[in-house]
Amino acid sequence: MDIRSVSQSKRPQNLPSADALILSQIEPVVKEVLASTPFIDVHTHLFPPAFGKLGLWGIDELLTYHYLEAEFFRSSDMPPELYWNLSKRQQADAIWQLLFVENTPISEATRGIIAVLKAFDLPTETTTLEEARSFFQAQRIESHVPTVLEMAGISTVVMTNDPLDPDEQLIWMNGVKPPPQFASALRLDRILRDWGSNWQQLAKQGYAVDARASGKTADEIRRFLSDWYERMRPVYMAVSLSDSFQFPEDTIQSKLLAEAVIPSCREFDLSLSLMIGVRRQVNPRLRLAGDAVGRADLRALENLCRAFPDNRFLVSVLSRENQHELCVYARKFSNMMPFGCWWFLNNPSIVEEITRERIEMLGASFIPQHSDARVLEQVIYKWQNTRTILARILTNTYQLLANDGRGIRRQDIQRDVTRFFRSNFERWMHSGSAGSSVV
Ligand code: FIX
Ligand code: ZN
Repeated sequence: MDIRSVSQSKRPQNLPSADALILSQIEPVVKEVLASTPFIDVHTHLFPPAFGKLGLWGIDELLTYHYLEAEFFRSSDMPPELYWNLSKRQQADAIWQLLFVENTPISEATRGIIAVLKAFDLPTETTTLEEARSFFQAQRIESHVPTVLEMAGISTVVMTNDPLDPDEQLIWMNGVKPPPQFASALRLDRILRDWGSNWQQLAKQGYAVDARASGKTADEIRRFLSDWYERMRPVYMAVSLSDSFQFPEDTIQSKLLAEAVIPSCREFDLSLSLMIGVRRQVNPRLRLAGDAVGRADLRALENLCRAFPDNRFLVSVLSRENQHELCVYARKFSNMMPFGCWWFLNNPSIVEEITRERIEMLGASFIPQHSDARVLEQVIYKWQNTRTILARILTNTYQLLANDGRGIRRQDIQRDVTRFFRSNFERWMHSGSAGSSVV
């Protein structure tokens, strides 16, 4: 008997609904829905053309990505100091020669380069980069950006905007208006992680702050944040925190978080993104490639979520050992949204492990991934990998559900994918009032 022909009312209770997919249909539909749904990339270091040299793109930037520099320094006899004296082009040539010619590009980051070259039909087994260089040199960035975002299946990227970065500050002060595909995020590492070296910058701009963050400092920082909110219209505020992060604590960081940043987030109805667990510059000779990871004490996060129930926290933790705790805390605090498999976790085997655990513990109530792209074309392979991994995990999850006795329909899959890669973030951005939005 073909069960789909039986009308709904006469169908025995446990028969799947008429438009339920049969098991073999689930995978192709999952893949089609993932491919056709434009994602929001909630954390990147990308910039639109209006930000000039801050926006990195092209083969030399792709090859000198700090992930690849770290791998280069492992296998090369060249001391870092010598590498930093090379031109960008010479650095890219050295990395290509060592990691792609003299060795097989099997790491996640080297495979990424191959995937990007293939996406543009450029040679992947060549000893020189001339063809790739002339291809990228021929691109006009104004049209290249939308092309690349389309290739990656991304409608919007959220930038990382540092109001105390001298180059970027100037661009904002000159009244830049990023295009709708580029949403901004107010990054506060210099204030919250290194007040000692940065308070004078605020003082020079006329904010009555001091080295000990005493007196009117907290109020003045709120004024600073208000000025930058008007200027940038960020979709969230953000900070990265070390593995030794504690809250509450008798520190300037803890004080400014509680008395300035968190109240300002409430004032502007913004989430605060906390990226916890980075050990900055454990090997300064490697510059950006010199950062590492440490397991954090997530009770600091527990205390924040409990102490500030009216604030929303977007949280990514860098240590693999912190992932399970983060899932458990997300089950305890509805004002906390886990997002992404950050940095050293952004490797297919680990992304799979973390994402399966999150689905089992949180259903669709988390944001599976962000690219953290620093170079434009990286979004192509980083999202290609994510879609491949999610296709495998979701297909298996829905097949398990069907075997448990509940049919899965195409609209269910579309609802979940939209939630994972769009509406969870959109909902987290602004609980109510109009403000900046994402396309
Ligand atoms: O703090 C961050 O936003 C990190 O993502 C970066 O500092 C890091 O260098 C990076 O690019 C990770 O992918
Ligand atoms: Zn980042």
